[in-house]
Amino acid sequence: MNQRDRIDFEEALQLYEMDFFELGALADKKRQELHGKKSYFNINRHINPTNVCADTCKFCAYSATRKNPHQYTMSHEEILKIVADIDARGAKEVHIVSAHNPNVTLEWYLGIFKKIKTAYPHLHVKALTAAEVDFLSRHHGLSYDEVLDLMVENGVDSMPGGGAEIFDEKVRDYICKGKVTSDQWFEIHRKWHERGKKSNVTMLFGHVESRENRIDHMMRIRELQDITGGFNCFIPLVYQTKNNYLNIKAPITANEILKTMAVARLVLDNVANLKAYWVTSTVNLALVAQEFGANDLDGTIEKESINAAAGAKSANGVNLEDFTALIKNSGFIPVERDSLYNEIKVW
Ligand code: V47
Repeated sequence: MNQRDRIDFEEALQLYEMDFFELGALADKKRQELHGKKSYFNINRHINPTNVCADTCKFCAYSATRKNPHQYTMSHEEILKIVADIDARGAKEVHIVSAHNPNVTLEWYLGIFKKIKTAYPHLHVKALTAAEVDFLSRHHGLSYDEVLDLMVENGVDSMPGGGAEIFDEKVRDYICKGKVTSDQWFEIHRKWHERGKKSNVTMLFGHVESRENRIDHMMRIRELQDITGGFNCFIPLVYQTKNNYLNIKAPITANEILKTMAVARLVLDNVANLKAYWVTSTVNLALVAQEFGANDLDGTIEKESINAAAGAKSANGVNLEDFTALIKNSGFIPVERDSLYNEIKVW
């Protein structure tokens, strides 16, 4: 898109005031220009190897040091058993996100990736959020460059988009004081992109943030993407209200979620893919979001613990046949992709 046609901050805010369906149609037009009626997904498995966390984010129900008293840390053998199982059933990606565990070694973190990559070189390892990279750097006295180089050496292929939350410093201070700052989050992703690697970027919304904060978040992403082009996908994560310290009484409405998806599709003109993460939006709303700019539905997931702990219905993933049938029945074309958005199969 021509720089002059770019939506600026005020225009982005105005988009929220548009007629709901007209806004949806505008985002859908953009989506169709980019992807037609294709909706991407991959066959993946989320693994959350430990919930022991040194940080105290108010929105988190997963961390064992807060409301969840049930601590766990998986052994490499346990993790490899899961990977053997999903590999046998055709998974292409393993998505590994942990809490910030001060009781295990750096080798425990890195060994997970090394062992998976050695035994299953064809599997894409998407692992370590920028928040984990920052934690490992602080806890083990390493620079970001050193941690990122170790990730490459040990077989991490791409980085997930977690830990972004909301970049506005005032909101960030309120919801997750003490963890990776916004500037640090971007520094880590910039350095990762400079290594020729791709990553995703999330936004946690539907809690105390304003529409202005969401747009500011998107604008900051657009700025780095102009420089590196390294973001594959933007993922707005709908805040789940259960078992955490934010105490939000009125969850965000479906209307506001869909508007935010549409605004994101229009503002992020340089990020190709917009993910409706069904885990936090529900499958039903993710299907509707396909008409509000979303072209990616993540994947079958199989198991997920972080959002499930806060009330999402994602503990057991979705069945592949049901998933593809739902995409088809909602008027879209289910296209299985790899982790870098190369098409594998039209279902
Ligand atoms: O950063 C924590 C979020 C994220 C809650 O890159 C919550 O493809 C909602 O990074 N309600 C981790 N969200 C998950 C993540 C992710 C997920 C899906 C796809 C990708 C990708 C990355 O989970 C955290 C945090 O923002 N989270 N608690 C909650 N109560």
